[in-house]
Amino acid sequence: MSLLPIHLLGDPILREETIPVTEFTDELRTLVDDMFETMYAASGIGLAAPQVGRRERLAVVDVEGAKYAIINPEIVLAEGKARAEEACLSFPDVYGTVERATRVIVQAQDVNGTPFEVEATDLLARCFQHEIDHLHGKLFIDYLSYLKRRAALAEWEELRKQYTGNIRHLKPGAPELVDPEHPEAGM
Ligand code: K2U
Ligand code: ZN
Repeated sequence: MSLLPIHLLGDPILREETIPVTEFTDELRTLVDDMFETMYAASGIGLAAPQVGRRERLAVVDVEGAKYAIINPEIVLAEGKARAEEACLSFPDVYGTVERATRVIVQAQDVNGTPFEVEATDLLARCFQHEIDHLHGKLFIDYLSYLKRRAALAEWEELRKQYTGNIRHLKPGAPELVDPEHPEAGM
């Protein structure tokens, strides 16, 4: 398995629609495996294909052991609402409070193309919504007020200077440290 480069805010791919997956190949399964490895190395609980520079409509999540590869996912039911702080691996160390549904039902296909349906609540529901947004070019900052989005983007303009281009390369070995002031963004 391989660690993939994470594409950062400013890369146009994060704002593009993804392409539905129609062929469930060994290459696709390798991509999914590499996305899980990359997500863990970045201490994330989700990762969408555009974040690693790919246009396939797929994402991976692992929330407290609830591990899914969701291919061609659709939210078929969303209910309840709660606000919680979120972060994004494509613009690390930028945080914002987002209101999302507290319960969703997602229909998707697995890595073999087999359709499945999953009900999720709380953090897993939030993660599914965050990742499925990525597959349609939407980012959590889009839900912020104008002033909060402007502040977040200004903060990112400073933070992004530590990276070359719009790419973040992860180091093999220990997962990236989690900000102790935001240990569970998304709770
Ligand atoms: O798509 C991503 O950027 C991965 C996010 C997904 C996510 C953000 C907010 C709430 C739920 C999921 C990363 O996992 S951000 C890092 C993180 C780590 C633990 C808990 C929440 C967020
Ligand atoms: Zn994200």
